[in-house]
Amino acid sequence: MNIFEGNFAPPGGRFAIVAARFNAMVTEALLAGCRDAFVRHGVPDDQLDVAWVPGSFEVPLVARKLAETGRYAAVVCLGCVIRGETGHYDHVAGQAAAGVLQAGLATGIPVIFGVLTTESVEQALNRAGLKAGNKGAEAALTAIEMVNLLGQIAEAPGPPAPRDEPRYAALA
Ligand code: INI
Repeated sequence: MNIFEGNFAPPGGRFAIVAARFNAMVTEALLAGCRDAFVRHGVPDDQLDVAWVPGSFEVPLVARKLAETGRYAAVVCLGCVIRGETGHYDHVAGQAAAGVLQAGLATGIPVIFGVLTTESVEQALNRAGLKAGNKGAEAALTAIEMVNLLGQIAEAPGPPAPRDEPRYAALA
């Protein structure tokens, strides 16, 4: 039996970070935590590219464009949507999440959801380096874990699936 489980070994390769400027005080702190976590896990700053977008709603398109270039092992998405601040919270937060998921599924590259969705500014600050850790740092670790996991799956020993058998015909 093979067990696939990502680890936090230095993965090699370049990583892209998409950061939303909206609520910049929070997202700059997420970015700082993200970069710091990458560097401390063996991904130096010169292996990181950062793209700034206006708001979280714009994150998925740029994440997908970056993932499609084939230059990156993974793309980390950072943003901050605060319910108290906006009537269209649900649209922005929901579409950001759906779009980030879609970018990963469409490209086969890990696209990590590091967009905070909170009830208040205080909650957001707490998750950007104050009382509740730094979600940007967590997103960097998730990216590394996913890259290592996908690497293990790609390199696993064993014969390819017997696609010529009738029961696999639908996959051919
Ligand atoms: N964008 C955010 O990233 N966070 C928010 O809290 C937010 N609010 O409050 O509206 C927000 N809005 C901007 C949105 O992401 C787009 O930039 C805008 O709608 C233009 O498409």
